[in-house]
Amino acid sequence: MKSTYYLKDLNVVFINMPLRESAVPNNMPQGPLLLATNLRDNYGVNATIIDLNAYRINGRHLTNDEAFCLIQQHFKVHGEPTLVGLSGMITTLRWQERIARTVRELAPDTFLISGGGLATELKSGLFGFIPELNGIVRSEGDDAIIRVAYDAKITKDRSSKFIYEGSRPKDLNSIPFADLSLLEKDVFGNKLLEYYIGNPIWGGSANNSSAAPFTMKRSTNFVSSRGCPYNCAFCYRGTQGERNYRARSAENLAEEFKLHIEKYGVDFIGMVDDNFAIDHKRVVDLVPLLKPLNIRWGTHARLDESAEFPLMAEAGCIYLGFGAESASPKVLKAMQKGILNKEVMMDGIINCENAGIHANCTWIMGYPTETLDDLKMSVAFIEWQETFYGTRGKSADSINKKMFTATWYPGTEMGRQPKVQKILHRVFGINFNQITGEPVCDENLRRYILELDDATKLLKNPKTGESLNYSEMPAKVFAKARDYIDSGELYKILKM
Ligand code: B12
Repeated sequence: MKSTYYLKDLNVVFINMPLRESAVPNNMPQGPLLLATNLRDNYGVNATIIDLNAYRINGRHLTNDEAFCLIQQHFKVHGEPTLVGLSGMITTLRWQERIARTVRELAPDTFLISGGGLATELKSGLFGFIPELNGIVRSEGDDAIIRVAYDAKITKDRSSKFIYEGSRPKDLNSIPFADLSLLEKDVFGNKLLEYYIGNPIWGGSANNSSAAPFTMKRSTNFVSSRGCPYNCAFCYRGTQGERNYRARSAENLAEEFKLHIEKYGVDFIGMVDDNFAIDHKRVVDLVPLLKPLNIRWGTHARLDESAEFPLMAEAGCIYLGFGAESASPKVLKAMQKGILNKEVMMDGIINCENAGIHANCTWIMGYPTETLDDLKMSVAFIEWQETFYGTRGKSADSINKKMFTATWYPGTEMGRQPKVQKILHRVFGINFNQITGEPVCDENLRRYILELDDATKLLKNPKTGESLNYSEMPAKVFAKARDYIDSGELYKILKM
């Protein structure tokens, strides 16, 4: 590999895709921010970010034309890029297709790649949906982006196609903190960073299945670990290194906390890990480091990790997000959740509350094997939670009563189940390679992925109107239950 100076002044632009139009942007795109900061600080690259998710014009995303003008002006101000990296999860295919065409029009010679959830899940199949791409980067891009930048500089033939396998960064503590000032202002002077910081990361106003009895004025987000050792069948861990769990040190985390407090004046920090509480020693080490900072924070954990909660509270943790998913032992088993039953879950909630941490649960309805009685167990659990929180002076809206609909994401264990494959084939015509079990990247799969949005959405074949129902509930019962959830009448399910 040539010296680091070989990339000096290379012009690289990351473009982050819009997400969840119905909610204001409250999670800064850590992926592109980390890659851009590393390229700039360690390789002297002129790295910039266009964050299309940072705009809500009267509640809507940018239009195609507005996005076109923003990218055009960005290229004018920063110069035509040698490398453009699109970033987005599985729900951003529609935008990535559009933006790839826009970039090709504005910078015909640029080396164009895609990274993040979509690229990681579809691999080379994405070339079929986005022929403008030169490369896709799978999984963690911290090291791969360096190789990509070299190839972008040396590869003259722009018709070539590359697949880069992201690797596990040797030491997460050596990766420079994401420099949020890369989002300070866009080329039209819009203050994107301040907009993000002012939008609470969790709580009712975040509109993201998180409910909380507290508010925050200024919040930021980052992850303290990557991967997750558990194997929940519906969850896609490909972008974070699958089950290969690694965590940043307590010292490294405390440094970034200090930076965000001093530089951005935050009163809350959200560590949006898949699972924060795996490493007991790190929790112990965090207490003396974070306690003096007197900062409130929150993260995600499992309901069977209660032992860590009192120490986390002492370190300033006031919010924990739990993927409870279901209170039915049978459905929890089908999900490979590794949590036995509602008694374990109740203990987790009680221990969390006793530690002074607000516990927020998210749920999935319609998962394979679920009957109406199983769904009633989850709803009854939420009702118990409301009663229990009531005894602690918490109002009803501090409990999340939304439910995701069981959704298949390519690459998850769930999609290997014959029943799930059969239903996806019947409703969306999706075909699966019988040897690899992988979906065939054809127009049917593309149409399915274009339907993906918030996981609360009930997916239907746009032509036939037939819904995707993986549960044991008859279609009418399933649809009625979903209606009750969407209309805020959750407890009516108990009388069905
Ligand atoms: C914060 C978050 C959100 C935020 C927004 C995040 C954002 N990007 O703006 C919000 C709350 C909006 C959100 C929404 C949803 N989310 Co979410 N979210 C996350 C979460 C918890 C953290 C993301 C993060 O900061 N990661 C840390 C950074 C460092 O990782 P990264 O972004 O993946 O970047 C790395 C690589 O992907 C890669 N990379 C990323 N971009 C690029 C670009 C290039 C060019 C290259 C080379 C590499 C590269 O390199 C980076 C560094 O290693 C992840 C779980 C996780 N731990 O990642 C889930 C996750 C991404 N979300 C997920 C899902 C399913 C959703 C929802 C559909 C769920 C829902 N409830 O409705 C919605 C989408 C709604 C919609 N309409 O589109 C899944 C995605 C699954 C998938 N198949 O793609 C994840 C993985 C959780 C899970 N394990 O299931 N989410």
